[in-house]
Amino acid sequence: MKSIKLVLAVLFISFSIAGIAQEEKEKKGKEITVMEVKTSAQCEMCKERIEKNMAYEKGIKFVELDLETKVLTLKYREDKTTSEQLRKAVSKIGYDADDVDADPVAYAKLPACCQKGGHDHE
Ligand SMILES: [Cu+2]
Repeated sequence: MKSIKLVLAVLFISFSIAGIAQEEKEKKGKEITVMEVKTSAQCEMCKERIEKNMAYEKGIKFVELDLETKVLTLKYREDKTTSEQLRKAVSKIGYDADDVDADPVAYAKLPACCQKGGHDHE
């Protein structure tokens, strides 16, 4: 009887250790990376448009655009997407993303106030 208890205890402990190891492996694969992208956002509408669209991008965990600095902060899963893909996604919405220029077709569809220089009077 004692030996059965011992076997069970050993089994339980080894399962726990395996579980912890598995958890750590998963955590490693899901590492979150933070990146900042300089965009050409002009106003509150731009902020909403970019945040909404980027939130649907694959691998994205967090999106926030600071209108003062036009810097978009993204948190994403490295195993799901890349910084290049995310800059391209911003460009497809119609905005510059660092050195990636806005997609001309998407840019042309933006309301006039959201196009570059739309707020020059400020
Ligand atoms: Cu705008």
